[in-house]
Amino acid sequence: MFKKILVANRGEIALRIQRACRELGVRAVMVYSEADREAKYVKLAEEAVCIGPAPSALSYLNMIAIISAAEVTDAEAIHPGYGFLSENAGFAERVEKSGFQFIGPSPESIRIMGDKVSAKQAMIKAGVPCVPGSEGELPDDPVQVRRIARTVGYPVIIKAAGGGGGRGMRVVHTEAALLNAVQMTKAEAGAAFGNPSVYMEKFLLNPRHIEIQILADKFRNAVYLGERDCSMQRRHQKVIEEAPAPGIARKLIERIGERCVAACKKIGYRGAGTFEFLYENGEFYFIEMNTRVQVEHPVTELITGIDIVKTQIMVAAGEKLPFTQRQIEIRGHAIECRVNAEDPYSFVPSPGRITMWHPPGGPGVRVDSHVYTNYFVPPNYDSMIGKIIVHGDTRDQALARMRTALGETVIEGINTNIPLHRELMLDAKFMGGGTNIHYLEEWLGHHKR
Ligand code: MV4
Repeated sequence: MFKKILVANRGEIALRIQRACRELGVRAVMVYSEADREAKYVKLAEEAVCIGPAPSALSYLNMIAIISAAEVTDAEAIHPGYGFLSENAGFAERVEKSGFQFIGPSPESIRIMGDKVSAKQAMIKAGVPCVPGSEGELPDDPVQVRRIARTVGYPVIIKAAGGGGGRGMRVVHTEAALLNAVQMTKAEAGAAFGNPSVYMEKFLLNPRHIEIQILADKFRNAVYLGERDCSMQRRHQKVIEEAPAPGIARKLIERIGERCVAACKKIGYRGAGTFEFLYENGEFYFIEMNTRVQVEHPVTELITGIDIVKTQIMVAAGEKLPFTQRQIEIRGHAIECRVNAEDPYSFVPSPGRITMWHPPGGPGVRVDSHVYTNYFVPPNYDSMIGKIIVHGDTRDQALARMRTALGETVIEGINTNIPLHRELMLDAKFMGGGTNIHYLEEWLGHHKR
C-alpha cells in the first residue's frame, strides 16, 4: 500500500478521500487554493500545500503546481476526485511520467472514453447495447448524412465527440433542419472542444438515466456494484440519485452489468468507472462512460457495503479486488440529496458565511460535507456544499428517513436547496418511483413562485 498520496481536489470529495486514507493508514497530502485555506480537510490534514489563488485555472487545474506539490511532499500517488483534472488524459499521463501513480484508469482508457465516438465503438465491439445511430463519426457528404438520419428515424440527436454531460448536442426533428444542425454542432464543437467531429443517435423522448458502477483491478478482474437512477436532474446537473433503480428487474440489471464487466476486461480498464445508460421501454442504451469516482458514489456504497474510494486506492496500489461478483449483495435502498448553496427555486448561487450548521443524524443517515458553522462558502467553485444520503430496508423507509433528515437539517446564513428537497420527498410521482429525465424540470415549471 502507498505510504502517502496527494488529494488533488477540494470540498466534500477531498474530505471523503482523506477519510479513506485514514482508514487505510495512508498519509493524505491536501492541496488547497487561497480561497480554501479554512476548509475542514485542510485544518484536519497532517500536511497541506497551497497551490495558488482562488480561480480553478490557477490552482485545481494547475497541473504543474499539483505535480510539484506531490514532489515536495514525497507522495507516491495522486487522487484526482471528480471534476477538475479527473478525466484529463494529459494530466494522468504527466502524473505517471513524473513517477507517480494516477488513482484512476490508464491515460489510454481516459482518452478512449473522453472521445464519445471511440467510446461507443469500443462498447459496440464489447457487446454493450448502444443507442442506434451513425456507426462512428458523421461523414461530410450531405447525401450520406440524410441517408443515415432516414435509417435511424426522426427525431435524431447530433452529439459532439468531444462533448459529454449534455455539452455540444442538438436535437433534430425534420430532414429540413438536419444539415444546418449538423453544421452548427460541428462549428460549436470545433470551438468548444477543439474537435469538430460529431455523431448521430436516435433521440429517445422519455428515457431514465440509469448508470452502472464498476470496479476493476490491474489483473483484469472486474465487478459491477449494481445501478443508480440519476433521472432527477436539472440542466444536466443531478439533484437526487438513488439505488437500486425503482421498477427495473434485477435480471435485466444483471445482464447489463455483466456486459459492462466484460467490456472492462476487454479494454483492460482499472479503477472505478461508471457506464451511463438511457433506459426506455425496458431497454438499456449506453451513452457515455465516466472514468472517475462520481458525486453519487455513496448510494452504491450504502446498498453494497463496499467502500468505493478505498477500493480505488487499493487497486491503484496494485492490490487485487478484495471481493468477487458472487460476494456482492444488494441490500435495501439508498437515496442521496445534493445540498447546494443556491436559491431553491431560482437556482442563483448563494455563497457566503454559514452562521449555523446542524447536520442530520440517526439510523441510516450519512452526511458527506466539508462545511461547519462559521465556514465561508467561496463564490469561485461549484455550489454543492455536501450530500445527505440515507439507507433503509425499503425505498419507503429510505424516503421516510430522508424526510426526517431534511427536517432536522439547519443551515443559516446562506440559501440552500433543502426546501426543494423537502417538497420533492413528498411529491406523489417521485414517491411512486421511476420518473424520467424531464420530470424535475416539468415539476419546477408547475411549481413556480
Ligand atoms: C440523449 C438523450 C436522448 N436520446 N441521447 C444528456 C447528457 C448526455 N450524457 C447525454 N444526454 C442525453 N442524450 C439520445 N440518443 C437525452 C439526453 C439527456 C437530456 C437531453 C435533453 C435534455 C435533458 C437531458 C437530460 C439527461 C439526458
